[in-house]
Amino acid sequence: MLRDQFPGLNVTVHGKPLVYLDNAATACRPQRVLDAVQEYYTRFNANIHRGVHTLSEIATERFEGARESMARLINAPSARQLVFTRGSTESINLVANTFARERLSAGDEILISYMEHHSNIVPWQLLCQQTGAVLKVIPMNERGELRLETLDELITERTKMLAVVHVSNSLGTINPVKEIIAKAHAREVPVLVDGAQALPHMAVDVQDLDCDFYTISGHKMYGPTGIGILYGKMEHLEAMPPWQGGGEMIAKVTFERTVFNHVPAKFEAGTPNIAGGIGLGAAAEFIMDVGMDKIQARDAELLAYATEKMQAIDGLRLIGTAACKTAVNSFVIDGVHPHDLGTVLDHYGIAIRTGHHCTMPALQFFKVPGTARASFAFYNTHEEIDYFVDCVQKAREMFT
Ligand code: C6P
Repeated sequence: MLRDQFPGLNVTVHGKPLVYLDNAATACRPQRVLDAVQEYYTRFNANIHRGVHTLSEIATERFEGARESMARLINAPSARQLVFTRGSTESINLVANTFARERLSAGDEILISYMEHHSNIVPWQLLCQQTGAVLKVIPMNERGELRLETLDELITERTKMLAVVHVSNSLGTINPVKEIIAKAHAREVPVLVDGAQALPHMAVDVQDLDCDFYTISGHKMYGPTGIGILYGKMEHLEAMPPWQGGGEMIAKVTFERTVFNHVPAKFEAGTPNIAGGIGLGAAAEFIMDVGMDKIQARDAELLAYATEKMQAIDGLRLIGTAACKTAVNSFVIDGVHPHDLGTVLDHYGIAIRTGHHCTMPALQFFKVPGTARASFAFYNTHEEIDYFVDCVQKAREMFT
């Protein structure tokens, strides 16, 4: 069974078997990823790209192999178009501070959406403060779907960048990013897609999307924490100035000037998260071996099952009911504070996330300060969902 490959699921919490429904915060890792990380530290522990010794060569080969695996997973034209970062947050900050900064003057506009994670709001806000640019927002409807009919008006002559989330972490909405990108490109506006929540659930083809940038968080796609990817179109990456200075990102340094390294090394200053990169490669191989179609089908099936069961709970309101959704159910229950619910569920061994999920504006739209969020992965079971629903019922009776 696939589930048996995830040792992190096989633990007890408060004496109860863990029911892990916090996959959108971070997923569990298969043994294969854990082994890849362990193998690096125990069998070829060395720095990369700079040693002529055998261990350094093996480590470099594995790290660059991981880049190739990730490139295959997202169908990038070349692995050189993938920059290793700490995750989606760092990837977005990198683009904001290099590509976008160079294009902006006072009065220019950056377009984001109402359902963005703070990672895809705050870097643009900071940039606006520094450049005098203006942040504009694509609105959404009561189901948590973007109102794309507003796009033609929102994109103006001054729009220099559009940044949008592929899959919302708090609402579960899958945005039609291909359509958004086509509309933006028709007006010559480049697009960054925050893909943090997409990769764990669905096939992503960056060439088919034609996105200018795509960001990935390793830990959400069954890989290690502290590692991620920025994919970019080669012409952008080549033209962009470096972000951080240091070792690795240089070809030649004198006190007078520095010649920068080629892409992607230009954006990878310092010793990277080598173990994390190698682990991420193992996660990509794992996903490709299982098959995205299988993961996607299981996801849809779990979402449908959970949604039906949850809607039967008295006083429960789902926040985010888009027609096109991934396996994330945010909800509130009349008379029960989400944090109280989370605490009670924890005592039953159930892990969910409660609060604003780093999407304060999206929750303000629904006029709730926070929600409880159950987020599923393909290894979750119907029995776990049944148990979760029973425990939510018990908690509700406790508080109302
Ligand atoms: N969402 C959640 O519980 P990092 O931390 O850089 O790997 O990813 C940030 C991020 C960016 N975009 C989206 C859509 C996200 O969901 C996240 C992380 C977690 O929903 C932690 S707040």
